[in-house]
Amino acid sequence: MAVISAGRNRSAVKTATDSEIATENLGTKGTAADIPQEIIDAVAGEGMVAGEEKTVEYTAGGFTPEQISVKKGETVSWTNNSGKDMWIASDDHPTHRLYPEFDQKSKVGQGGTFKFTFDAEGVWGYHNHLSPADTGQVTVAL
Ligand SMILES: [Cu+2]
Repeated sequence: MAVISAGRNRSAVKTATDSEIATENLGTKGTAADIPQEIIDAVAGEGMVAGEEKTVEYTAGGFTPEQISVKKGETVSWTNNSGKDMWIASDDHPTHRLYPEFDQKSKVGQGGTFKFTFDAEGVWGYHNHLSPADTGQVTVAL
């Protein structure tokens, strides 16, 4: 997901560099106007995400940290070290309507992980759907 798009962005950057070199080899000087808009967008997108990923550990005692803040476009990775199954989902249990896309929609056991990239600003409460007393919160800002 985020990893795939970051890789594609890097390819786009490399293409731009190759294109500039090719232009110089032809004896003409490339300008900003020569760079395709899609490449400019790809580079801008990479800058916004900056490859950031924050981690939350799920233990027998709950989520640590229980509250985290990320920028829009950042990814949060949960690691299950609880000894029980983990199914991350936005509140409220059991409907998960707060942020329907923010729902693991399956479970992972001990040692498993779940990653989600937050594209919507807000304060998003979540819980382990299989143990709904275990709760956390992700604040997403621009
Ligand atoms: Cu639930």
